[in-house]
Amino acid sequence: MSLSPTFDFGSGISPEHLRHFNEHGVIQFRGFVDKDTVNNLLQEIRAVEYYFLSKAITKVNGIPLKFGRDTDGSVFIQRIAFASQYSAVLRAFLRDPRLSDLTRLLGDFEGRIGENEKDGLVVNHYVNTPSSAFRQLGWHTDSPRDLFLGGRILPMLNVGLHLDDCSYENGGLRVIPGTHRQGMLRLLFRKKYFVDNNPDKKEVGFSIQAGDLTVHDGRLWHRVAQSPYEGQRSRRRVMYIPIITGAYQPKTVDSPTPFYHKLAQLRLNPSGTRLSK
Ligand SMILES: O=C(O)CCC(=O)C(=O)O
Ligand SMILES: [Fe+2]
Repeated sequence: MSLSPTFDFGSGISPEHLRHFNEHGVIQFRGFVDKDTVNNLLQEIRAVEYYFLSKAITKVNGIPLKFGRDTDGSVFIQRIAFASQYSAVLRAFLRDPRLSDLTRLLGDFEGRIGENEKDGLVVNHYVNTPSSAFRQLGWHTDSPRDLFLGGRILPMLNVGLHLDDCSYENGGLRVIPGTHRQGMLRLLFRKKYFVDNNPDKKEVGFSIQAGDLTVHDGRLWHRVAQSPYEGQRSRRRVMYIPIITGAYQPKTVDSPTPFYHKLAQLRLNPSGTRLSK
């Protein structure tokens, strides 16, 4: 088992943070927000989820919501896109100047918080139940989505705010450090995208406490390992904020569903959990 070291964000991105990030393509900040903030954010996410369920909304700006059944059998949403467009509290969180400071991890590139681009603020909710649609996520990088969308691969960061404790043993994020510096062939073909869930000799995991923040380079190979536990102990909620570069490409209600989401839906949710009436 190999654990990623943790850092204090302190007064912002330091030369030490930059050195670590440039070498490994990932960095973990301990206690980026406090427990009260975590609870506020969770409450707000529940309100957004309730809104989507009560209005029978299944897509946001072309991005499908992912439905499953929770430990009590109720339908819940396991992946929400553009969450901040439905919550003033989540929107305000994205305005935290410390998040803007993270753009310095991009070096010479000018980055911005992609609130209305890509999938916006994403909320992932993993849990092991018999009819959960989301227990793990196979190996991938976040970059080829740009290719699918007809563009070039541009530098980007994925910023994860972790809302549940998750020890290494409980699964969660695994990365292969340094793979953000690989060539295009390795980026595309190192592993089978989303299909391969096998541990890698070089993978590194995290000891996560709710309120921790991780940042990874979009080109870094990573996966989410399934929790060995069932039910409540396996619950893992994390918000992802994209920091992106290049031309501004906002999505709207008229945006089409990207091809890779159609594929992902077929594969991840073959039984097609639907809103029950
Ligand atoms: O849930 C996580 O920590 C990672 C999710 C992820 O890699 C993704 O949505 O692309
Ligand atoms: Fe990812």
